[in-house]
Amino acid sequence: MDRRSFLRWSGAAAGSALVLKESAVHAQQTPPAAEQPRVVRAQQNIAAKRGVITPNGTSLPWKRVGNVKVAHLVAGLIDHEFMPGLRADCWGYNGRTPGPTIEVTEGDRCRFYVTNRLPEPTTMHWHGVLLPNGMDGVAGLTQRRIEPGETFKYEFTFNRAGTYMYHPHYDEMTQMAMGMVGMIVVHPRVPRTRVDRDFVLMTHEWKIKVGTRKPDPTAMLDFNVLTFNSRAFPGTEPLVIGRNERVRIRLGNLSAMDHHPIHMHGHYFKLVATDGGDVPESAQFPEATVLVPTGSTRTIEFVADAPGDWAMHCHMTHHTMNQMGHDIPVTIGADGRRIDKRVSSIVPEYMTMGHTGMGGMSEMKMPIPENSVPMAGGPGPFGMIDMGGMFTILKVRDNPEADGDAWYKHPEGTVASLARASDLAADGIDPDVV
Ligand SMILES: [Cu+2]
Repeated sequence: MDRRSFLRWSGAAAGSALVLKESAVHAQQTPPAAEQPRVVRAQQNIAAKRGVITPNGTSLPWKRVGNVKVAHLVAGLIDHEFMPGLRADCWGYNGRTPGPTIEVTEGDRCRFYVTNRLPEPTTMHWHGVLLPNGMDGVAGLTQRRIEPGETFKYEFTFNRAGTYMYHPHYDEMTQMAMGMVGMIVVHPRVPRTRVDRDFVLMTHEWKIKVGTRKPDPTAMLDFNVLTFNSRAFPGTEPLVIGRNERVRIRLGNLSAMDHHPIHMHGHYFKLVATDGGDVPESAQFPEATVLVPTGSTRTIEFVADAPGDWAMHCHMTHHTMNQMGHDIPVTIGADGRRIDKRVSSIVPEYMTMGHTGMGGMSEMKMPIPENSVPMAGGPGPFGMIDMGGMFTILKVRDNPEADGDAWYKHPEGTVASLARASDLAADGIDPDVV
């Protein structure tokens, strides 16, 4: 790096710190959500009923100038935590990935200033929003690139309610892989369906080689960090919901290569909208899994009538794992003892892994490289939850504000348990006979 580009880099870093500080002041006087006690946050969710809840995230602050809403997005370098133990140098907007959720109302005239603090050009594309061609943000096609240090101005009217996304349309592969993604929610002027909680979740996939702290934008297949709102379980903030509340979840996907079948336990839901508009009621049908294709949004609604801690996760099993390698030999069923003995003469700590399956890896206390996370998730009320990645929990409670922090307390006799000999005998089951 020559002196000139070093100065530009360090200048960019100082500049984005300044802008961040400013936007934090604009956003709210209270500390960011992640630092507040859970209960307070849950109360805020109730208070913010008219707006959306972005778990592990926030909404973009506005100011009004005449009849126009004005906001500022700064593309820049960030130090992002995916979960405790894993941080990486990412790119994002206003100091976060995904960028703050843009929340507006149908008919709003908006002016966005987009400042580029990246080391390369960028643009801003408003994915799914119908707007004048010259505001579409495709580098070379509808505008010139925003060079490092420049600020561009976009102005248009959001004419249609719905769920959309924003992302760059220059060096797309790199910039989205580094975290430059965000959600847009356009509320209808006259609410159509009342919901008690309205959540926003952006799905994403990353490749971060173990022991490094840079996402690898060249990855095509072996993604090893899968996220909701750029957090991997157990780093995902749960969705705290009151029993019998009507819930909307707006899912988005700007992953490089994969769609995500998002599966919800304990409830059925209906797909009520895509980024192409509302699904007519006559065309909605009940589902337990919704496929969110890359480059799409899917909005689902349901009534949370079942109390409990319910898993919600991508059903691609490699997407509910944290960092793992994919180019390893199959050892399931192999007897590792002989090879362990031979290799341990050279590498004393060597142990063949995976010969009884891989579930146990969540409990192994093996030393791991710095800034890396083991394949599996986090502690649960009944032992380790061996899913990580694109996994979160719906906490449905009678009293969500008081009980949203704790694990669900199951009524007596409603938890699967070890069968007693007397149970087996009474029902005529011999465990040794199929
Ligand atoms: Cu997935």
